Amino acid sequence: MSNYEPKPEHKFTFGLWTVGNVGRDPFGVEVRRALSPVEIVHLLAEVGAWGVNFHDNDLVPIDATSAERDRIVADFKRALDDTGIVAPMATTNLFTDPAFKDGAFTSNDPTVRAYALQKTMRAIDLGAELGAKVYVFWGGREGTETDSSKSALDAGKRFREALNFLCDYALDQGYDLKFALEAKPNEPRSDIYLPTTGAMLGFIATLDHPEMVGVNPEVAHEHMAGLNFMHAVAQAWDAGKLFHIDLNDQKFGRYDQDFRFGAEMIKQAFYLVKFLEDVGYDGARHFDAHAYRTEGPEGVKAFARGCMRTYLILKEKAQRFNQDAEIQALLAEINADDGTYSWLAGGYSAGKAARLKGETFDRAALGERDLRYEHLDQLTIELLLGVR
Ligand code: GLT
Ligand code: MN
Ligand code: MN
Repeated sequence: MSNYEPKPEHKFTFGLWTVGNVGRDPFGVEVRRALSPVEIVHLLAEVGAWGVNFHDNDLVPIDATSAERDRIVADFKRALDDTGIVAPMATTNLFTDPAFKDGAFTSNDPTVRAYALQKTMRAIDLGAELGAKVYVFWGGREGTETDSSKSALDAGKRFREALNFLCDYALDQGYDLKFALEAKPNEPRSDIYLPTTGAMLGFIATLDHPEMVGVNPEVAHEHMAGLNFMHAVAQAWDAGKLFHIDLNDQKFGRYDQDFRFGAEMIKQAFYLVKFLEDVGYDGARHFDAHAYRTEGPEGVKAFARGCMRTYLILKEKAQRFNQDAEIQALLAEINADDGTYSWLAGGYSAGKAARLKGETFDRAALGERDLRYEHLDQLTIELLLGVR
């Protein structure tokens, strides 16, 4: 492979809020013109994306009348038909409106919680109408500044009750929809509940319909917490819960930067792409990121093209890694197994336990082995830097 052109089979998607980001930040106003959803669909078709994702209010303003809603949705559907762009994921905005300033599903106010449920049911209807198969929950406001204000235990129970209600709602409607929970440690709240993908995976097991709920891990969110993103993705994959993925980039420990995929931590991005391709992940590759605030309309396209191109370059690097004779020989050596302990496979038995207790190990010899990971890592770096 030497051309890095995105194709539908790569399943590259962008949210309306990503290429549509106007560059507002806590210290500055917008620097780009707001594009309409229809314009964004055409922009995505131009750069070669496969799909577009949206929050209810990215598409339909929160105060739209039902006639306005119908017109906007009809225009959007026509743009999808005209371009062949699909809408595989939808979600709810439960964070912008002041009503949600202290959370949505976890708010202390039962009326806010009821409104959040109503808003989400309507947004699920909208997503289903447009063909979405994955429904994301990112609880940006589900947290606290002061823990004097809210019981963390109650918050967890409220979040569970809301998800149980919404799972039953989706089932009741006969929607072919899976839910994907997205974790983030902080921002916009000082602390957000269930801050990591691992925490979400533990929480899912407590739901009434765990089979229809998985995760939507985001690179930047695990990086904000200083964690290894690929490890979180591997755990989700192992649990059968990798329903969606948000690709972008971010320096450790910073604010939510949402940079172009691969812009910062190229080595981590490589291991991630290698993981997704090696296991055969076949869901959408969603770029939840936006162009630098320095950019105008052309910069936005450069940003979107860059996300996809870097993914495809890293995919090719992963193939090279898997075909590199020296790297593979080292891996074979590292993973060598002479079968001495194959009798331990297949789980516990009293006989195996007794036999293992009787074994003697040459601890010093085990500790003296030179594992050659320095050499392996240098080969990986050289491959990534293009001299291999
Ligand atoms: C917001 C957030 C993202 C979430 C989006 C879905 S909205 O931009 O920072 O990580 O995925 O609600
Ligand atoms: Mn995200
Ligand atoms: Mn983010």
